[in-house]
Amino acid sequence: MKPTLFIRFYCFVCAIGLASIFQSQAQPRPLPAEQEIPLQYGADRLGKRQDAAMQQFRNHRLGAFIHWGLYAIPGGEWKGKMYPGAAEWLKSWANVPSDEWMQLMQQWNPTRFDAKAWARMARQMGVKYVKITTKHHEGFCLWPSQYTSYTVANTPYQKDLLGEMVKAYNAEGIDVHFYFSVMDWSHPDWRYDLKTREDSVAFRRFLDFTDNQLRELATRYSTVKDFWFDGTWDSSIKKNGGWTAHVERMLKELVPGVTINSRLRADDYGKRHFDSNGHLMGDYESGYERKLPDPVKDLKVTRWDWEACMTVPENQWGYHKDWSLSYVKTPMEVLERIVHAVSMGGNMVVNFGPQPDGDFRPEEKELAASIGRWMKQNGECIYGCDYAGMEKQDWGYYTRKGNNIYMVVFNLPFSRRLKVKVPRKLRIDAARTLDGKKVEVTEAARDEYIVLADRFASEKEPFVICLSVEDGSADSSRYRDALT
Ligand code: H76
Repeated sequence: MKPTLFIRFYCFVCAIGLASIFQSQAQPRPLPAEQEIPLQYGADRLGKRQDAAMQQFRNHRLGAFIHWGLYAIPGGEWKGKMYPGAAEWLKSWANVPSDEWMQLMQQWNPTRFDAKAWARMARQMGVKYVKITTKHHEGFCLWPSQYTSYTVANTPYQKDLLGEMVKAYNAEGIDVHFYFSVMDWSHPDWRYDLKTREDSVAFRRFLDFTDNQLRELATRYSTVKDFWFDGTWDSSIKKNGGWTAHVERMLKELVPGVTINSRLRADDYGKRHFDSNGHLMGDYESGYERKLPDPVKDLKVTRWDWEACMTVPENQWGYHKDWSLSYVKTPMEVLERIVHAVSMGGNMVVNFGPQPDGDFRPEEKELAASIGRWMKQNGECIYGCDYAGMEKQDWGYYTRKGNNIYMVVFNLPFSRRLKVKVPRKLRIDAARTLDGKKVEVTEAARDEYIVLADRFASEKEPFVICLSVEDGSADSSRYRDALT
C-alpha cells in the first residue's frame, strides 16, 4: 500500500471508530448521498426533533389511551353471538352494514360519564397525556362534526363529549392527544384501493372530507398537542403519500408545536413509517403496538423518538363485555412494559376502553390505581428519563436522567447482588433508594459493580435504586485481562 493510500485508509478506520463511539447518541445515519433516491414526500427532517414541544412529548413518557365509541354498546356481542376479536372491530367481524350499525347512536347516552372524574383518575395514575379516539374505524365522531351526521350531537347525549374531555384533562394539567382513524367504514367515499377512475374521484372527495374534519378538530380544540393517525395501511393511502405529507404540514401550521405519529405517512413509493431512504417520517415511530423492541437486539430504536401502545387483555381496545376470553395482564406486567419502553427511549400508552354508561370497568380502575401508587413513589425513574446506554441485566431495566442511572428491579436474585456492567470510563460514585437510603455498591471488576439489594428491597413489587454516575472519569488501570 502506498503511504498516502495508507493514511487515507487509516483516517477511514478512525472515522468509523469515532462514528461507532458516538453512535448511541447519534441520529440515524443517512445513506451516503449518492445512494439516496430523491423523494418529494419523504422525511421532513433527519434525526430527533429537539424543540420544546417535542421534548415535552418525550419527557412525559407515560400516557393513557381511551378507545370509546358506539362499539362499547354491543361490547363484542352481536345478535346473541359473542365475538372474541377486538370489540372496536365488531362491525367488521359481524358484517354489520353502516346504517344498521349507526342505529346504535340512538342508544348512546353515557349517563355516568363525568369528565372531571376521568381526569382525576388519569392524574392519579400518573399519566401525563391522554390519547382519545375522536373517530375510530366505525366513523362515529365524539365531537359534533359539521361534515357528517354520525356524531355525538345526534345521539340522546347530544353534548360535545370530546370538548368536555379536553377541558377536564387540561384542567388537571394533562395533555390531550387526538387519535384519528383515516379509514372510515361508514363513509361512502372510503376506498381500500383505487382501481378505477371512479374510485379515484370518490377517494379525492374522501380526502377532502378528512381534511375538513382534521381542520375542524385542530381549530375547535386548539390545546391539542398531538395527532395519532390510524387506519392508514391500505393501498388507497399508500398511493397518496403526497396527501399524508400535506396533512402533517397542515396540522403543524394550524397547531404550533403539534406532534404527529409515523403511522400517518407514506412516501412517493408507498413506503410507510420510514421513507425509501430509511428516514423516519412524522415525529415519532408508532409501530410498537401490543409489542416492544427487544432490549438487546433492537437498540436501534434509541436513535429516534417512539411511542408504544398496549392493551390490557391480549387485544381489546374498545369495551368488551367478556374479558375472560383472553389473558389479562396484571398491573405489574403492565408496569414492566412501561419501564421496558422507557429503558429504550420510548413512551408507553396504556389503553382503557370505557363502558357505554361512561364509567370504567373495575379492573381498569384497579389498574390505574396500582400504577398510580407505584408512580407516585417511583416516578423519578420514568418521567424525563431515557435510554441509559448500559448492558441489559436479568434483574430488570435501566433508565437515565443526567447523572442518575436508575435500576428498576423486577427479578430479585437469591444472592440479592445485582450486577451492573458499565461502559468504559463510567464511574459509579454512590447508590441510594428513591427515598434516600444509602445502598452498598462495590466495584467488582473492570467496568463492573455489584449493588447489594438489602432489606429495603421489596419482594412484592419492583423497586428502584438510583446510581450517581460520572462519565469519563473511571480509572481501570489496576485491572489486567487474563492471559489464556
Ligand atoms: C388494528 C387496529 C387498531 N389500532 C389500535 C390502536 C386500535 O385502535 C385497533 O382497533
